[in-house]
Amino acid sequence: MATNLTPQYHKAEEQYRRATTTDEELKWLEVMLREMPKHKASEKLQSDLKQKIARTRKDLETERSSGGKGHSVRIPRQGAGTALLLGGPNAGKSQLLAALTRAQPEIAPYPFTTRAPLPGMMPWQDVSVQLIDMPPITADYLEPYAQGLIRGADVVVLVVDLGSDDGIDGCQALLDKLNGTKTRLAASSYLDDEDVGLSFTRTLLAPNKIDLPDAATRLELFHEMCPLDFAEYPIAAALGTGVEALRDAIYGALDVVRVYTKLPKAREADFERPFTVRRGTMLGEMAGLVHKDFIEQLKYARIWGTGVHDGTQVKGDHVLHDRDIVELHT
Ligand SMILES: Nc1nc2c(ncn2[C@@H]2O[C@H](COP(=O)(O)OP(=O)(O)OP(=O)(O)O)[C@@H](O)[C@H]2O)c(=O)[nH]1
Ligand SMILES: [Mg+2]
Repeated sequence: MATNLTPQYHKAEEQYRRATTTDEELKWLEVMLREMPKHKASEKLQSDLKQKIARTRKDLETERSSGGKGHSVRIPRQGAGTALLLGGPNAGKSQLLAALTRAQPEIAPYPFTTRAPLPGMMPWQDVSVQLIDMPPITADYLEPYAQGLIRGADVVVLVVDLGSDDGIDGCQALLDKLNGTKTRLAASSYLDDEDVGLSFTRTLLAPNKIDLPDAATRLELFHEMCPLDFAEYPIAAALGTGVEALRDAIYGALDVVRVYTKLPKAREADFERPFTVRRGTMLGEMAGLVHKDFIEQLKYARIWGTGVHDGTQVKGDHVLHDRDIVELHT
């Protein structure tokens, strides 16, 4: 190892992961290459990255010549984060989307009902999270765009069908299929430092249809056959059982905090539109989200919230907490 990747590199990598267009992907890959320390230990990584850049350039050309559509399905990110609903056929992914959002997907007692990704917004307190219902993944069926969506998602909800004896095999087949790609599921999200493009997306397990008589036995069997270290939230999506705990877990998995902004002259903060930022984000970075010029121009902020006295003046390196109110001064 000892490639000593810099924070700038990791930041670019994170942006790359979250890119929603091929253009953006290319841009961040190029930044990654630029930021990569050039020495013996990183040679392999450099050459992987160069190949990846060449491939992405080709993809971009293909997309452009086919009228800008390309092979990939892009869903613009919205809300505090994105959760992807995955599972075998008939597991209840669409039912879960319907339980957590106002979307009205087609739900039917036969496999392959869902043919294209369908987003919906899941409310959580005063923010919302984007959920995307997906077509099933099986041993022979993995849409090429699915990998991009999995890599870019903040969290995956893996729905397991406890309503049929095929449900466990269906889940195992999905995991095997993804393990054969560079887009895999894990208990937490990370990118492999050694292997460019190998990504793991944090996954919550949602064994579904626990209302059915054989579900408990099947869940035990599932634990034996498919031991996974993912956090587990058993549900009956059709009845709403367990769904609120899962809602909380999905939001929790994003690991974001809410920050409300207040104009210096205003008496109250803008509670309508909280900013959501990754936990651990510093004031300076958050200011850049409010307005890109604020990165340079921010002098200080006054802050009301956790860990400080109300109205305390803080600098750009102050770490934000959930529900902080900040008044930016430039
Ligand atoms: N008993 C019971 N049935 C459920 C539950 N959730 C979903 N179902 C049923 O399971 C069947 C499949 O549900 P869908 O939501 O369409 O499944 P899906 O995973 O989206 O299926 P595909 O789109 O084909 O991959 C439907 O008949 C649902 O009514 C549940 O909690 N309990
Ligand atoms: Mg469906």
